[in-house]
Amino acid sequence: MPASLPAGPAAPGRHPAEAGAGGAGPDRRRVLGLAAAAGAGVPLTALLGTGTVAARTRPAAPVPTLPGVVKPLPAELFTLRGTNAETRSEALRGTGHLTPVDRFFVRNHTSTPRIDATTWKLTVWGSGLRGGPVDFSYADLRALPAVTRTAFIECAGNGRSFFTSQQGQAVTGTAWTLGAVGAARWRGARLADVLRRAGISPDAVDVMPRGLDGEVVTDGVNQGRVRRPLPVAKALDDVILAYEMNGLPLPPDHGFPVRVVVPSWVGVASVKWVGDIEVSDTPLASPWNTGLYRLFGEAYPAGGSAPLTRQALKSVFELPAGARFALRRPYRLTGRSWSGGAPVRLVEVSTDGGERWRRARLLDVPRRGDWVRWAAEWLPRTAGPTTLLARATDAAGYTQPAVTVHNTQGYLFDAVVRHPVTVG
Ligand SMILES: Nc1nc2c(c(=O)[nH]1)N[C@H]1C(S)=C(S)[C@@H](COP(=O)(O)O)O[C@H]1N2
Ligand SMILES: [Mo]
Repeated sequence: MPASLPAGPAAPGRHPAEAGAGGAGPDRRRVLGLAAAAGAGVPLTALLGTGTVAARTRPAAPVPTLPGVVKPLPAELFTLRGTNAETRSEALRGTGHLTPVDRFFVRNHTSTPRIDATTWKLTVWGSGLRGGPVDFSYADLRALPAVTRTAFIECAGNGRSFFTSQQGQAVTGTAWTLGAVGAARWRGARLADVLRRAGISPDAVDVMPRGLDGEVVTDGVNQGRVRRPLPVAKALDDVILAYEMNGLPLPPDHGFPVRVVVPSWVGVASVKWVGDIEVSDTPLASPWNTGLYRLFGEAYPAGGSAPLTRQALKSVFELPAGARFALRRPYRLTGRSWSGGAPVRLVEVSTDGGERWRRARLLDVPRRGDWVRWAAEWLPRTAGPTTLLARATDAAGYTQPAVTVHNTQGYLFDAVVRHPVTVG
């Protein structure tokens, strides 16, 4: 599998390890310049043909955020959706393998709590322990053997809006496009180590982490704090209690001081600001594994599918919707593909609405629970509107379909997304 990056001025950055906190390097300025031009309605013709975009200066304006979010959410990097912020796909171009924190999507049911790590503790309790509750301080967790792992976190509803815009189907929930996903390098303690030290019993079946953020009230009903059971087998497998993201302490919006990271699974499993974990010798339930995060609809049983686990196969271009391209100027199309199942094996790109397909070059070695960057050269030869498509195939042989099966809450949209652009 090709793992090296192409040479040339438009090559993506080759610095996964340094992508850390998202510095303002040349790549970032280039992306910001591009996005600013797009936001201002400036045609991208001149910019996109060359692969080099000059930085644009703009008058200083307060950087927007949301009431419940701590980090700035500039319009070049995010689309705001209720209490959430979606990453603009074009903001990923040139950033390297990892999503810098400054552009990592935020999904908050309520708002980001401010927590003091020195007084924070994690309480592990419940019928699935051999003894009583056990507390871990921040220092206790940091003293356990540390593991480091790159994994994406993706909202189960990522891509939901395409059920409506491509398939004409009604769905409920946040109308994400494809930006409710990010990949980061997580460092922390193994949940398995914590559970063993807490005295997990052989009879334990479910483990339920719960966040310290506010209680969630939906339609006047208090659902309690965010929590979702994990089967013991997954909890003991590859789940991390993370205290670092891309080499720095977790930022407040992403779960400081400690969040759960459940690789490959629906984002809601990766509980932020974790305060306690119930370990149970009987199956546990919460709104997030009963009414929510199951598939309902014509194709599913009346009580819904089993609770969702792994994320679906998806692909995205690092381009704004409606981007303009110069006629007969070569452009390197870039994007990313990922899956919570088998690793991505192949990505194909079409620039003519799906008539012809060609292979994209993979720029990363595909790994389970991670995404791969890809690139494909394009020389636009026909002026006018066209549709770009990218479709991935995983190592198990599954290919993203043209149409996917509907579910009422719009989870796990895995069909090929049609990306409209204009040439000339
Ligand atoms: N405590 C808590 N954990 C949470 C959430 C939340 O609102 N509160 N949102 C969940 C959802 S639905 C997703 S998709 C991910 C988003 O993680 P991020 O905001 O770090 O991108 O966090 C999950 N963990
Ligand atoms: Mo989510």
